[in-house]
Amino acid sequence: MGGAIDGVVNPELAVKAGERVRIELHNGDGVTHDLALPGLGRQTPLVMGKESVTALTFTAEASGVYTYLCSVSGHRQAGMEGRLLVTP
Ligand SMILES: [Cu+2]
Repeated sequence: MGGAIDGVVNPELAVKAGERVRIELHNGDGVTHDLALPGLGRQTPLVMGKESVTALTFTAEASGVYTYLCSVSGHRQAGMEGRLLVTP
């Protein structure tokens, strides 16, 4: 929030391999969501309630293109997914 991707829907996130990464999910609509990175084996607990926040913190070890998504039933299909680019 407050940066270049503030307000962007499903922003493409870019980090460098080996960097420590923290991705925050701010619940803006009060509906239950989460944030999952299946390619990296990461998933937050459900975030419930408007203005609630959850986060994933990890080290991006291997470069590649990973998908992040909301794993709540139907949400990915409704468009809640984007890409995380890990560059060398
Ligand atoms: Cu969701």
